[in-house]
Amino acid sequence: MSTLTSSLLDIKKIRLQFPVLHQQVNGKPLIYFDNAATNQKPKQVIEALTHYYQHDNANIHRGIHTLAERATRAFEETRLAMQHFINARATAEIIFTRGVTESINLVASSYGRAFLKEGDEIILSALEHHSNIVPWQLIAQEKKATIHVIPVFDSGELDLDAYRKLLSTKTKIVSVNHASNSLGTINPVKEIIRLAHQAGAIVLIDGAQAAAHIEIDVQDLDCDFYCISSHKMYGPTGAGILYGKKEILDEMPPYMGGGEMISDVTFARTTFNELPYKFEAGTPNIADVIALHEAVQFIDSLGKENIAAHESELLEYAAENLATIPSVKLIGTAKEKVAVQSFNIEGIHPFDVGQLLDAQGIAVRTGHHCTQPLMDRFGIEGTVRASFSVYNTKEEIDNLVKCLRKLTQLSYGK
Ligand code: 7TS
Repeated sequence: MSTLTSSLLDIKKIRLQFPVLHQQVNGKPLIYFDNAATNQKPKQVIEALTHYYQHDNANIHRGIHTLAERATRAFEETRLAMQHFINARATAEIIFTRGVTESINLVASSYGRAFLKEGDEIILSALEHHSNIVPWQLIAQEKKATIHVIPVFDSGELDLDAYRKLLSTKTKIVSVNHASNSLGTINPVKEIIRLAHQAGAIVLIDGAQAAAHIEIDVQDLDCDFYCISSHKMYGPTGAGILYGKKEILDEMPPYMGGGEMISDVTFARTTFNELPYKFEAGTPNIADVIALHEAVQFIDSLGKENIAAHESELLEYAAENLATIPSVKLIGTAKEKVAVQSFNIEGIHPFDVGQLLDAQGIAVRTGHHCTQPLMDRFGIEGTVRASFSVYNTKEEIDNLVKCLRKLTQLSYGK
């Protein structure tokens, strides 16, 4: 039986596009299962970076020479590609940032500082990454606002009844992820947004774990903000976007001051540039943004639904096979999931499991995955997390399961 999945994609051919996969680690062929942290980059993305620096390097939006024009055009083409990628209404709604962390900080800082007041409430979920917790804590402290948390069931699914009860006229902001990085849960964000809007609150969706796996339509979702990191969707690190509804972004004060975000400056008074430039102070990450366009084209060329189908098959296969190992406990068993499987092995620290797997060339993430409150909720210090991408195979999962089985047999003699 073939160890590839039954998906429409030619996984062998796809793997050839990823140079990093073809290496030995500790004497074994690399098996890369840390895709939720960052996924690998296809050749086209890597080549776009080199091409930019070899042919087009110039600062953007300010020069009239040919290189500056080329660089500006390529940079703005990525904005257009990202607009289409999430079905935003206009490029003015796409702000380039360094990634999700900066996008959330921008909103918490700018929107929060302008519109939050004492007694207001912010709702987060128990599934959030620290980058969707700490920025809100900082602004809540400053504004004397209160944070409430949607609880999570043992399966990793959010308790929507509890959410309904938390909502009130005091709720000003709801900020949750589209998919959880630790448990893989895909949250019912459309319903979460609808309920928040009924209560008069605005909603930010952290799409870090969704961008490469779930179709995103910000108009259909009707979210007010949506955040994406390029490096989790086959693009370079150091780039990402904040989507915001134009009418809300227009009302928000700038986040950082500097070049590019201004219209006119005197020592007496400064007026600000139009959207999206109002929020893009300074020289941006030009090369990485330009290469992100290639990542979008890579995803589009395969079809996100095909990527998701392949990854779902891998996830199901991994969960089934991991569960056959005595002493393995799966954590995160929601019905709707992206391809992330957390687990623990009784009596062996996740860190030790990670090290032993690395010795076999298998890269997994171990620890709290920047979701300490979630780990506390489950009464654990951390997990071992295997997360799958389009280039992974069932054969690689067989290897993982074989290594873990050996490990538990050595530890328990069973
Ligand atoms: N939100 C979620 C849901 C994430 O998974 C991450 C990164 C972030 C926000 C922050 O994104 P950044 O690009 O700004 O760093 N998650 C992980 C992870 O699971 N392992 O390493 C990084």
